[in-house]
Amino acid sequence: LQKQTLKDWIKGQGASKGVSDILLTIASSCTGIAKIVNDAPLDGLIGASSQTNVQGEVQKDLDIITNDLMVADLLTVSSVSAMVSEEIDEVIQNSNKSENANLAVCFDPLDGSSNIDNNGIIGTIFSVLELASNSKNITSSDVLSASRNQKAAGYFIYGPACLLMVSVGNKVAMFALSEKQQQFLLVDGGDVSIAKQSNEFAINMSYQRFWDSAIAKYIEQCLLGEQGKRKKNFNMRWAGSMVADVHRIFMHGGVFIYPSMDKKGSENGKLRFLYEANPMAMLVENAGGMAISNSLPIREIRATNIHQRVPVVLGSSQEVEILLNLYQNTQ
Ligand code: AHM
Ligand code: MG
Repeated sequence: LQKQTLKDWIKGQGASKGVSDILLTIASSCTGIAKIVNDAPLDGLIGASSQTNVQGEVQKDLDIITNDLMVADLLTVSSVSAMVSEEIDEVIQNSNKSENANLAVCFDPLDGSSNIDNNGIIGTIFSVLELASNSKNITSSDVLSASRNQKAAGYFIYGPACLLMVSVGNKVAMFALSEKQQQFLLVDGGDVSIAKQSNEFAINMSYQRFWDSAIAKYIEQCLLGEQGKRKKNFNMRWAGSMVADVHRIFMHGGVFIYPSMDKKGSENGKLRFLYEANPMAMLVENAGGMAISNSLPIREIRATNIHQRVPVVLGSSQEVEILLNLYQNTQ
């Protein structure tokens, strides 16, 4: 049976031409990134630090190379008005945009980069926002105030298979990169949902002493297992790569937690709102899960900085619900 291509799926979802052009361009960039990641050990692109080439120039790290590739590709898309990348301080303007271009693309070109050296799972996360303004120069506040107007979101995962999880509104669909066809093909009907119940959590346990009291209470109950109030045993996973940990939740259920911490520089956790938390929240909600930041839905956050960090709790709705109650009652 012929598998549906990403292009045909997007068409069927009723996405605008502008959004569709962006998604297909990102998919093509990430097909390139999958190859770059695959060849990285032989190309000398892994290792503890940047190396210098024969001319004495500092060679680009994998996250800079992948960033440059995505930026260059998206600059050719006329519906892209501006971009925000984890690797670039300022909003990136697109001088090739059409007069009525009103879409901003926010992305983390290579998330989980501490996994590069150990051949662990890494990924690309993206979000497409509809701006209220189509002015020539898009400001940080233009992008930030569009954060609730997400038109599409997704992530690519560079693991044993290269997968894409994407949503342009209602459904979440999973695609796999076909090596032979060099394009993304739909896996399993295209309606991914997250199990409502689960008995698995993902958190970096080494920060336990810095957690807020809601998280501390929740994990304490999970660890008590059958002996505790929850009356069931829990499993734990932490890949140190958001795409890997969140993808596991899409497949098996669970809850992913990167909380605020009582630690200098980690008061709002680690994950960035525009290109990590917000797109993941859209995907998780569209798959029937929940995504909160303390007691607020992530997608309702009004961030003030394009690289703002926010606490993140997302995954199976019954577990996130328990955490939401803890936040409402303990802080
Ligand atoms: P990065 O954007 O610098 O790669 O950081 C984000 C990553 C996430 O993928 C992952 O969930 C988290 O950092 C892990 O952080 P920690 O090493 O503190 O457990
Ligand atoms: Mg990141």
